[in-house]
Amino acid sequence: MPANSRARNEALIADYRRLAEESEKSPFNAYHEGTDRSLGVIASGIAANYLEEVMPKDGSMPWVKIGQYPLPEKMIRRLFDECDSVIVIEEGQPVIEPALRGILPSEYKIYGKLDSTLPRTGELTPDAVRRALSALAPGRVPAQAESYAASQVVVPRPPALCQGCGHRDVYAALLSALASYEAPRVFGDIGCYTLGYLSPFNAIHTCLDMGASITMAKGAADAGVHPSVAIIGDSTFTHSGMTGLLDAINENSPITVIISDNLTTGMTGGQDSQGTGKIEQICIGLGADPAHVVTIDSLPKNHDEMTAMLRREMDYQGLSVVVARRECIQTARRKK
Ligand SMILES: Cc1ncc(C[n+]2csc(CCOP(=O)(O)OP(=O)(O)O)c2C)c(N)n1
Ligand code: SF4
Repeated sequence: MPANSRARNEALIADYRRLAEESEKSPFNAYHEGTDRSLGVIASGIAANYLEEVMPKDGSMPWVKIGQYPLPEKMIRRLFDECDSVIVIEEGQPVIEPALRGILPSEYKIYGKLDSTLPRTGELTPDAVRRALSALAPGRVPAQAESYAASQVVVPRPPALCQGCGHRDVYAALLSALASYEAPRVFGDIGCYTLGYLSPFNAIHTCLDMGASITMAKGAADAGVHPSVAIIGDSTFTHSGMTGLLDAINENSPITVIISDNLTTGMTGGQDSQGTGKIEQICIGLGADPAHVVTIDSLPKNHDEMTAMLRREMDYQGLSVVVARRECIQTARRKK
């Protein structure tokens, strides 16, 4: 309510001041003294672990560990005052580094991602931290890590769907069904079945975020694409596919939504799925035409039947849902 929010806003601003004070004495923020003040470091999160891995082991490098926000300004000012130069090491996009500009006078030089002392893109690694420290503190940190011979046992290989996974049979049938169309588009989603993007299937064109398969398929159909196919897992469907489906149902959009139902959340380790046993009822409850909510077991022996079913539903100029069902073999094995 506006009258309350005005009063609460005062309290909120006061809280910010209190949180800033708490941050200075937080056990998650720490000023580590060091004897060699030619280079100081500010590091947060996993970057602090990388720093501890590669920094001199004699405790000579002063550094501030950030684990609680807002930034502990007093600690940071002290580090800059005591050291000749300071590097900020943080994972992902620079957040602390630009924030320091609001804390420190402009003449202070800050090394980090913004001046490319650390790579701006890609994953932050201990090696990247090592290289940056060795460039700023030559002789104190070696540029090269100890190297190990490549394993003869574990060899790199691209990720792939498990052999025997039902998603494989869905993609095999989908590719057969799509073969007769000129410019089909398949909108993927997030889960094990995203691997359908890769060889040998190369079956999906997009993968954006949870639930985007259905909304993107609808958008493409609105723009005239046919067939426009969404492929989504049962868990992602109940996470954020249902709202998009309702929209597509309301407009009877000519899209084919394949729900590849493996009765679990395979990609994140086999947790229970919210819609198990009621996927079809959910679709019909949202308003899908029961004549176009069809189910099939995704088994190799059903390849031809599944292909024909998909083609039939793609040719239907309205919304259809194909539920292809087979339990994830990893989950099934664990249950056994
Ligand atoms: C917003 C969001 N929350 C959670 C996740 C983590 N996550 C990755 S895949 C996935 C669900 C996969 O389950 P399903 O759609 O059933 O596909 P499966 O892996 O079982 O084939 C989840 C929750 C995510 N990627 N995004
Ligand atoms: S974990 Fe399950 S769903 Fe994922 S690829 Fe393997 S069999 Fe398929």
